[in-house]
Amino acid sequence: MVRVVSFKIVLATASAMLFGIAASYAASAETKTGGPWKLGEVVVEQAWARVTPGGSRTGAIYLIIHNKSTTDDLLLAVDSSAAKTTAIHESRIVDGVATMEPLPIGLPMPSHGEVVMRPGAMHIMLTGLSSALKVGGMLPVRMVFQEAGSLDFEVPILLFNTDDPVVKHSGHGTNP
Ligand SMILES: [Cu+2]
Repeated sequence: MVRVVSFKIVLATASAMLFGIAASYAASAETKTGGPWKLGEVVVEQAWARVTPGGSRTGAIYLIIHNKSTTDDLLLAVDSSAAKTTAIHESRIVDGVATMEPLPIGLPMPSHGEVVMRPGAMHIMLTGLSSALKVGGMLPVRMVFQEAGSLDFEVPILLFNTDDPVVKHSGHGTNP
């Protein structure tokens, strides 16, 4: 009996290892971020949406915005037709606990500056997604800048990079 049990454990371990290998192949095949997209002197690049596990309807988008203009700009709005609400959030560590807060509308885009949105930091929060975000899908996004105007693009949905910090959200139970 002992032998049978340990054999089962070996099998389980082997299949877990195989699954891990398969998952890492999938990750390497689906890690290409979207962009760059240009709107005058504004460039958006390295954009991706995080796959939503377990059919969650709350998601997050990460990207980098460059303002190469000689004038300051403001990001007035971010929207996605695939979500009920879209907001810009900032994740922070407060007393050793990771939380996140919505940023006020009108995100400053300083001249010759950049805004980096990545896991564990600033991100675009999506709630009320019309469907769960699956690897290989695309998510439509519109950004409206005070000076540059509006930019429409589609971000690829990618697996979450396990090297990135996982952050708890204060406002809602999931963790983009
Ligand atoms: Cu958030």
